[in-house]
Amino acid sequence: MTRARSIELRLVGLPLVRPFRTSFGTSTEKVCVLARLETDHAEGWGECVADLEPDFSAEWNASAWAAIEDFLAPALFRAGDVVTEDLDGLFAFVRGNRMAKAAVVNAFLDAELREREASLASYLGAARDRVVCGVSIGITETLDGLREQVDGYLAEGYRRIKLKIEPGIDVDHVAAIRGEHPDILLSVDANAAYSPGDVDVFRALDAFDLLMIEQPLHHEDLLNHASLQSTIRTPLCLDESIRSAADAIAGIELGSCRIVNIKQGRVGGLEEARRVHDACAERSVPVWCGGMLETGVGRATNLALAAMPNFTLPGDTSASARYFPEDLTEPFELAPDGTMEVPSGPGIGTAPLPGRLEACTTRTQILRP
Ligand code: SMG
Ligand code: MG
Repeated sequence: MTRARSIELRLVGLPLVRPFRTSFGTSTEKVCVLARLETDHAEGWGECVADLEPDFSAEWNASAWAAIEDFLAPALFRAGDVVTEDLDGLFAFVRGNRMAKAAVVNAFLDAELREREASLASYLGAARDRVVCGVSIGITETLDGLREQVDGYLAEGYRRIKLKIEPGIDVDHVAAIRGEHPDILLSVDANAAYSPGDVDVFRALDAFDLLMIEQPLHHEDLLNHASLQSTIRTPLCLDESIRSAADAIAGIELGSCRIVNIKQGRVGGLEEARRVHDACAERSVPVWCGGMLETGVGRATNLALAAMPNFTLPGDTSASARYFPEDLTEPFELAPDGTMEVPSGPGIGTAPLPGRLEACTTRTQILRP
């Protein structure tokens, strides 16, 4: 049992090395909420994966901040001595707001593990000490711009390339990259930009031996994902649609996907992420670790998660240098074989560098009982 004494919220901003364009917009800066939770014996860190606007999901930084300040932190302080396994129940009175919950759950778990000097990877039952990494490439105006990025990342060692697509920037780009790289693991991610009437695009993409097509349709539309999956042989993977283990089970049982992208931040934190992992493993559905352009805090968390046994496909767990000129923590580096080390220190095994944290912070608030 341990007790949260305070939660410090910080809004941090880090410039990206290059703009990242998806079907719903372009980011040039990573802006997110960090939670630093203090117990009597340790501090723990949680990174919220919400963004500036409610575009990837219904949450955004200001909503996550308010959910933590107004509801989650007061509930945690009122509860007194608890263990991490209690938190999902404790926070169940707050509907949704899973990204906000994840920041608090993960920070509490990190503090709890640091008190016990246990690593997050060992807590989750890691099956490996290095994970195989892929990279997600934003939509580019030109094919030459895309080629340059694909070639650069392959030269660095990345073992799977994911191309962001949107209507009109899809089949031609995939055909060109597949033509130049017949043997790489290649996937696409539409971020829900297509509608059921676009089936011809997916029939065309079916010719390129893609590892998967990620979230082609609206996040609430499991039924049309199932009918699309029944007409193409490429596995569909769900990302935005999966907010919980129950969603994963529904998606699998309905035939809406054959692969699941797990983002601990999207499903409410590490405890629910573990349940999603287990539900998929029981149904022989492979999973991989998604990314939300996390700083080193979220990256360390994701690497531990990705070490679990059913994470059998390369994840969006790329090196710090793929995102930021300078990370918030010591940088995470890719080995030439395309793997990254799973942190083995207590908790998530890293923490923001104090000077970097100060330099990146634009707002701070300390919450206490
Ligand atoms: O962290 O490398 C990363 C980003 C991976 O493509 C990525 N994330 O839908 O999977 C996804 C997107 C969501 C983030 S868009 C800001
Ligand atoms: Mg995605």
